[in-house]
Amino acid sequence: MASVHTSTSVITIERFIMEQERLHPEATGELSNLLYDLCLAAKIISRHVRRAGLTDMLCPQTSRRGKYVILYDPLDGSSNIDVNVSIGTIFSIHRRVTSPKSGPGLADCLQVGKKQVAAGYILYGSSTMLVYTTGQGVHGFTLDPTIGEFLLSHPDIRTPAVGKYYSVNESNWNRWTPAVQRVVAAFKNGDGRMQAKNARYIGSLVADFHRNLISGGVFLYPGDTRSAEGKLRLLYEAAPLALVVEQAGGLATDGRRPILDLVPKHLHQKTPFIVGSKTDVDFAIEILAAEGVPA
Ligand code: FDP
Repeated sequence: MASVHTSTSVITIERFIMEQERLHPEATGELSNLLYDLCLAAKIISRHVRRAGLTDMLCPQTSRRGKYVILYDPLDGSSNIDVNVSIGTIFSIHRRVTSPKSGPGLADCLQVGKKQVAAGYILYGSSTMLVYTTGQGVHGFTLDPTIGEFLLSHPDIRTPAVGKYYSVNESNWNRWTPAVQRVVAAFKNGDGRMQAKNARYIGSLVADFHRNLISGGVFLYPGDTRSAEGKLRLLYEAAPLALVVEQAGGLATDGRRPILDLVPKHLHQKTPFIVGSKTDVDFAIEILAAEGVPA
Protein backbone atom coordinates (compact mmCIF):
# COMPACT_ATOMS: atom_id res chain seq x y z
CA MET A 1 0.00 0.00 0.00
CA ALA A 2 1.23 3.49 -0.80
CA SER A 3 1.86 5.42 2.38
CA VAL A 4 -0.60 8.09 3.38
CA HIS A 5 0.58 11.13 5.28
CA THR A 6 -1.34 11.60 8.51
CA SER A 7 -1.02 14.36 11.04
CA THR A 8 -4.33 13.65 12.74
CA SER A 9 -5.94 10.32 13.57
CA VAL A 10 -9.10 11.19 11.62
CA ILE A 11 -8.76 10.99 7.85
CA THR A 12 -11.63 12.04 5.66
CA ILE A 13 -12.04 10.35 2.30
CA GLU A 14 -11.40 13.67 0.53
CA ARG A 15 -8.07 14.00 2.27
CA PHE A 16 -7.19 10.36 1.55
CA ILE A 17 -7.94 10.80 -2.16
CA MET A 18 -5.88 14.02 -2.22
CA GLU A 19 -2.92 12.32 -0.51
CA GLN A 20 -3.11 9.39 -2.96
CA GLU A 21 -3.16 11.81 -5.89
CA ARG A 22 -0.01 13.50 -4.61
CA LEU A 23 1.79 10.16 -4.93
CA HIS A 24 1.19 10.34 -8.70
CA PRO A 25 2.77 13.53 -10.09
CA GLU A 26 1.40 12.70 -13.54
CA ALA A 27 -2.22 12.75 -12.28
CA THR A 28 -4.49 15.40 -13.76
CA GLY A 29 -6.98 15.20 -10.91
CA GLU A 30 -9.75 13.84 -13.11
CA LEU A 31 -9.90 10.46 -11.34
CA SER A 32 -9.87 12.19 -7.95
CA ASN A 33 -12.77 14.39 -9.07
CA LEU A 34 -14.69 11.31 -10.16
CA LEU A 35 -14.09 9.73 -6.74
CA TYR A 36 -15.26 12.92 -4.99
CA ASP A 37 -18.42 12.81 -7.12
CA LEU A 38 -18.91 9.18 -6.11
CA CYS A 39 -18.69 10.13 -2.42
CA LEU A 40 -21.32 12.79 -2.94
CA ALA A 41 -23.55 10.32 -4.83
CA ALA A 42 -23.06 7.83 -1.96
CA LYS A 43 -24.20 10.41 0.59
CA ILE A 44 -27.24 11.33 -1.49
CA ILE A 45 -28.24 7.70 -2.07
CA SER A 46 -27.61 6.91 1.59
CA ARG A 47 -29.92 9.74 2.63
CA HIS A 48 -32.64 8.47 0.28
CA VAL A 49 -32.17 4.86 1.43
CA ARG A 50 -32.45 5.93 5.08
CA ARG A 51 -35.68 7.72 4.22
CA ALA A 52 -36.80 4.82 2.00
CA GLY A 53 -37.86 7.56 -0.43
CA LEU A 54 -36.36 6.48 -3.67
CA THR A 55 -38.92 7.86 -6.05
CA ASP A 56 -37.27 11.16 -6.91
CA MET A 57 -33.72 9.96 -7.39
CA LEU A 58 -31.97 11.53 -10.33
CA CYS A 59 -29.84 9.62 -12.79
CA PRO A 60 -27.99 11.92 -15.13
CA GLN A 61 -28.96 11.17 -18.74
CA THR A 62 -26.30 13.34 -20.30
CA SER A 63 -22.97 11.80 -21.19
CA ARG A 64 -20.06 14.12 -20.54
CA ARG A 65 -16.66 14.13 -22.13
CA GLY A 66 -13.67 13.02 -20.13
CA LYS A 67 -10.99 10.39 -19.70
CA TYR A 68 -13.01 7.82 -17.76
CA VAL A 69 -16.26 5.88 -17.86
CA ILE A 70 -18.04 4.62 -14.79
CA LEU A 71 -20.29 1.57 -14.81
CA TYR A 72 -22.46 1.11 -11.77
CA ASP A 73 -25.34 -0.74 -10.26
CA PRO A 74 -27.01 2.06 -8.27
CA LEU A 75 -29.05 -0.15 -5.94
CA ASP A 76 -27.94 -3.74 -5.86
CA GLY A 77 -30.08 -6.12 -3.81
CA SER A 78 -33.16 -4.09 -4.68
CA SER A 79 -35.59 -6.82 -3.62
CA ASN A 80 -34.40 -6.11 -0.05
CA ILE A 81 -35.34 -2.40 -0.03
CA ASP A 82 -38.92 -2.89 1.06
CA VAL A 83 -37.94 -5.13 3.98
CA ASN A 84 -35.25 -2.90 5.48
CA VAL A 85 -32.33 -5.19 4.68
CA SER A 86 -28.88 -3.87 3.69
CA ILE A 87 -28.39 -2.96 0.05
CA GLY A 88 -25.53 -1.44 -1.89
CA THR A 89 -24.11 0.39 -4.89
CA ILE A 90 -21.30 -1.16 -6.97
CA PHE A 91 -19.06 0.84 -9.30
CA SER A 92 -16.32 0.19 -11.83
CA ILE A 93 -14.14 2.84 -13.50
CA HIS A 94 -12.28 2.36 -16.78
CA ARG A 95 -9.99 4.68 -18.68
CA ARG A 96 -11.65 5.40 -22.01
CA VAL A 97 -10.26 3.76 -25.13
CA THR A 98 -12.09 6.09 -27.53
CA SER A 99 -11.15 9.71 -27.99
CA PRO A 100 -12.00 11.83 -24.93
CA LYS A 101 -12.92 14.62 -27.35
CA SER A 102 -16.07 12.76 -28.36
CA GLY A 103 -18.79 11.29 -26.17
CA PRO A 104 -18.12 7.87 -24.59
CA GLY A 105 -19.02 4.73 -26.54
CA LEU A 106 -19.69 1.04 -25.92
CA ALA A 107 -16.03 0.15 -26.48
CA ASP A 108 -15.15 2.22 -23.40
CA CYS A 109 -17.43 0.02 -21.31
CA LEU A 110 -16.66 -3.40 -22.81
CA GLN A 111 -13.20 -3.69 -21.30
CA VAL A 112 -11.62 -6.61 -19.50
CA GLY A 113 -11.85 -6.38 -15.70
CA LYS A 114 -8.11 -6.21 -15.08
CA LYS A 115 -8.06 -2.86 -16.88
CA GLN A 116 -10.25 -1.19 -14.25
CA VAL A 117 -8.53 1.86 -12.77
CA ALA A 118 -10.79 1.88 -9.73
CA ALA A 119 -13.68 -0.14 -8.35
CA GLY A 120 -15.65 -0.46 -5.18
CA TYR A 121 -18.99 -0.38 -3.47
CA ILE A 122 -21.12 1.50 -1.01
CA LEU A 123 -22.95 -0.52 1.61
CA TYR A 124 -26.08 0.92 3.20
CA GLY A 125 -26.07 -1.20 6.34
CA SER A 126 -26.19 -0.43 10.04
CA SER A 127 -23.81 2.32 8.93
CA THR A 128 -23.00 3.49 5.42
CA MET A 129 -19.57 2.39 4.19
CA LEU A 130 -17.63 3.15 1.03
CA VAL A 131 -14.96 0.59 0.15
CA TYR A 132 -12.76 1.07 -2.91
CA THR A 133 -9.48 0.31 -4.60
CA THR A 134 -7.41 2.09 -7.22
CA GLY A 135 -5.08 -0.90 -7.42
CA GLN A 136 -3.12 -0.02 -4.30
CA GLY A 137 -4.92 -1.97 -1.65
CA VAL A 138 -8.50 -1.74 -0.47
CA HIS A 139 -9.64 0.99 1.88
CA GLY A 140 -12.93 1.33 3.75
CA PHE A 141 -14.58 4.55 4.93
CA THR A 142 -17.55 4.85 7.27
CA LEU A 143 -20.01 7.71 6.90
CA ASP A 144 -20.26 9.76 10.09
CA PRO A 145 -23.80 11.08 9.70
CA THR A 146 -23.26 13.80 12.32
CA ILE A 147 -20.69 15.57 10.13
CA GLY A 148 -21.63 14.11 6.75
CA GLU A 149 -18.10 12.83 6.07
CA PHE A 150 -16.68 9.43 5.13
CA LEU A 151 -13.87 8.70 7.58
CA LEU A 152 -11.12 6.13 7.04
CA SER A 153 -12.15 3.21 9.27
CA HIS A 154 -10.67 0.17 7.48
CA PRO A 155 -7.26 0.98 5.95
CA ASP A 156 -5.63 -1.66 3.75
CA ILE A 157 -8.21 -4.42 4.15
CA ARG A 158 -6.87 -7.97 3.88
CA THR A 159 -9.35 -10.82 3.59
CA PRO A 160 -8.60 -14.05 5.53
CA ALA A 161 -7.14 -16.85 3.38
CA VAL A 162 -9.74 -19.32 4.68
CA GLY A 163 -13.31 -18.26 5.25
CA LYS A 164 -15.70 -18.87 8.11
CA TYR A 165 -18.75 -18.61 5.88
CA TYR A 166 -20.20 -19.93 2.66
CA SER A 167 -22.90 -17.86 1.01
CA VAL A 168 -25.12 -19.28 -1.70
CA ASN A 169 -28.81 -19.51 -2.50
CA GLU A 170 -29.27 -23.18 -1.73
CA SER A 171 -32.81 -23.23 -3.05
CA ASN A 172 -31.12 -23.56 -6.46
CA TRP A 173 -29.51 -26.89 -5.45
CA ASN A 174 -31.57 -29.09 -7.81
CA ARG A 175 -30.66 -26.87 -10.75
CA TRP A 176 -26.89 -27.08 -10.20
CA THR A 177 -24.43 -29.42 -11.88
CA PRO A 178 -23.15 -32.31 -9.73
CA ALA A 179 -19.78 -30.51 -9.58
CA VAL A 180 -21.29 -27.37 -8.08
CA GLN A 181 -23.28 -29.54 -5.65
CA ARG A 182 -20.01 -31.18 -4.57
CA VAL A 183 -18.39 -27.82 -3.94
CA VAL A 184 -21.29 -26.53 -1.86
CA ALA A 185 -21.61 -29.84 0.01
CA ALA A 186 -17.90 -29.62 0.91
CA PHE A 187 -18.30 -26.09 2.27
CA LYS A 188 -21.36 -27.17 4.20
CA ASN A 189 -20.25 -30.51 5.62
CA GLY A 190 -16.47 -30.41 5.39
CA ASP A 191 -14.52 -32.65 3.03
CA GLY A 192 -11.08 -33.91 4.06
CA ARG A 193 -8.95 -30.77 3.85
CA MET A 194 -11.97 -28.43 3.83
CA GLN A 195 -13.50 -27.70 7.24
CA ALA A 196 -17.26 -27.27 7.40
CA LYS A 197 -18.34 -23.63 7.26
CA ASN A 198 -21.24 -21.70 8.65
CA ALA A 199 -23.90 -20.50 6.18
CA ARG A 200 -24.71 -16.81 5.75
CA TYR A 201 -26.84 -15.56 2.86
CA ILE A 202 -28.48 -12.16 2.92
CA GLY A 203 -29.38 -12.15 -0.76
CA SER A 204 -27.87 -8.69 -1.17
CA LEU A 205 -24.59 -9.07 -3.03
CA VAL A 206 -22.78 -6.09 -1.50
CA ALA A 207 -23.73 -7.10 2.04
CA ASP A 208 -22.79 -10.76 1.51
CA PHE A 209 -19.54 -9.77 -0.18
CA HIS A 210 -18.58 -7.23 2.48
CA ARG A 211 -19.16 -9.63 5.38
CA ASN A 212 -17.03 -12.27 3.70
CA LEU A 213 -14.32 -9.77 2.80
CA ILE A 214 -13.94 -8.71 6.42
CA SER A 215 -14.56 -12.02 8.21
CA GLY A 216 -13.47 -14.46 5.50
CA GLY A 217 -15.84 -16.50 3.38
CA VAL A 218 -16.85 -17.62 -0.05
CA PHE A 219 -19.85 -16.38 -2.04
CA LEU A 220 -21.18 -18.42 -4.96
CA TYR A 221 -23.71 -17.63 -7.66
CA PRO A 222 -23.09 -20.44 -10.16
CA GLY A 223 -24.90 -21.12 -13.41
CA ASP A 224 -27.83 -23.50 -13.28
CA THR A 225 -30.33 -25.19 -15.57
CA ARG A 226 -32.39 -21.98 -15.70
CA SER A 227 -29.45 -19.77 -16.61
CA ALA A 228 -26.09 -21.24 -17.57
CA GLU A 229 -24.42 -17.92 -16.81
CA GLY A 230 -26.08 -17.49 -13.41
CA LYS A 231 -27.65 -14.20 -12.44
CA LEU A 232 -24.95 -11.65 -11.72
CA ARG A 233 -23.69 -9.09 -14.20
CA LEU A 234 -20.06 -9.14 -15.25
CA LEU A 235 -19.39 -5.45 -15.77
CA TYR A 236 -21.04 -3.83 -12.79
CA GLU A 237 -21.29 -6.64 -10.22
CA ALA A 238 -18.64 -9.34 -10.68
CA ALA A 239 -15.69 -7.41 -12.18
CA PRO A 240 -15.56 -4.54 -9.65
CA LEU A 241 -15.92 -6.93 -6.70
CA ALA A 242 -13.26 -9.17 -8.27
CA LEU A 243 -10.80 -6.27 -8.33
CA VAL A 244 -11.60 -5.43 -4.72
CA VAL A 245 -11.23 -9.01 -3.51
CA GLU A 246 -7.96 -9.59 -5.40
CA GLN A 247 -6.53 -6.38 -4.00
CA ALA A 248 -7.45 -7.69 -0.55
CA GLY A 249 -5.71 -11.04 -1.15
CA GLY A 250 -8.75 -13.07 -2.24
CA LEU A 251 -9.89 -14.55 -5.56
CA ALA A 252 -12.79 -14.39 -8.00
CA THR A 253 -13.56 -16.88 -10.77
CA ASP A 254 -16.35 -17.98 -13.07
CA GLY A 255 -15.28 -21.55 -12.22
CA ARG A 256 -12.73 -21.81 -15.03
CA ARG A 257 -11.21 -18.37 -15.56
CA PRO A 258 -10.41 -15.42 -13.33
CA ILE A 259 -13.26 -12.91 -13.51
CA LEU A 260 -10.70 -10.17 -14.23
CA ASP A 261 -9.66 -11.97 -17.45
CA LEU A 262 -13.15 -12.26 -18.94
CA VAL A 263 -13.62 -10.22 -22.10
CA PRO A 264 -17.13 -8.75 -22.09
CA LYS A 265 -19.26 -8.95 -25.22
CA HIS A 266 -22.41 -7.26 -23.94
CA LEU A 267 -23.10 -4.50 -21.45
CA HIS A 268 -25.47 -6.62 -19.36
CA GLN A 269 -23.59 -9.91 -19.74
CA LYS A 270 -24.01 -12.37 -16.86
CA THR A 271 -21.37 -14.62 -15.40
CA PRO A 272 -21.15 -17.45 -12.85
CA PHE A 273 -19.40 -15.92 -9.84
CA ILE A 274 -17.37 -17.55 -7.06
CA VAL A 275 -15.57 -15.00 -4.91
CA GLY A 276 -13.89 -14.70 -1.56
CA SER A 277 -11.12 -16.21 0.53
CA LYS A 278 -8.30 -17.53 -1.63
CA THR A 279 -8.08 -21.10 -0.27
CA ASP A 280 -11.83 -21.59 -0.57
CA VAL A 281 -12.08 -20.26 -4.12
CA ASP A 282 -9.05 -22.33 -5.14
CA PHE A 283 -10.75 -25.39 -3.66
CA ALA A 284 -13.89 -24.72 -5.74
CA ILE A 285 -11.83 -24.20 -8.91
CA GLU A 286 -10.02 -27.50 -8.32
CA ILE A 287 -13.20 -29.54 -7.88
CA LEU A 288 -14.90 -27.92 -10.86
CA ALA A 289 -11.83 -28.49 -13.04
CA ALA A 290 -11.54 -32.13 -11.93
CA GLU A 291 -15.13 -32.73 -12.97
CA GLY A 292 -14.49 -30.90 -16.23
CA VAL A 293 -17.63 -28.81 -16.22
CA PRO A 294 -18.18 -25.09 -15.84
CA ALA A 295 -19.75 -23.54 -12.75
P1 FDP B 1 -31.61 -8.45 -6.26
O1 FDP B 1 -32.17 -9.42 -7.25
O2 FDP B 1 -32.42 -8.30 -5.00
O3 FDP B 1 -31.30 -7.09 -6.89
O4 FDP B 1 -28.06 -9.17 -8.67
C1 FDP B 1 -29.04 -8.76 -7.85
C2 FDP B 1 -29.16 -9.53 -6.55
O5 FDP B 1 -30.18 -9.02 -5.76
C3 FDP B 1 -27.87 -9.56 -5.72
O6 FDP B 1 -27.70 -8.40 -4.95
C4 FDP B 1 -28.04 -10.79 -4.87
O7 FDP B 1 -26.83 -11.36 -4.44
C5 FDP B 1 -28.77 -11.73 -5.80
O8 FDP B 1 -29.43 -10.91 -6.78
C6 FDP B 1 -29.80 -12.55 -5.08
O9 FDP B 1 -30.36 -13.46 -5.97
P2 FDP B 1 -31.28 -14.68 -5.46
O10 FDP B 1 -32.55 -14.09 -4.92
O11 FDP B 1 -31.52 -15.49 -6.70
O12 FDP B 1 -30.52 -15.44 -4.43
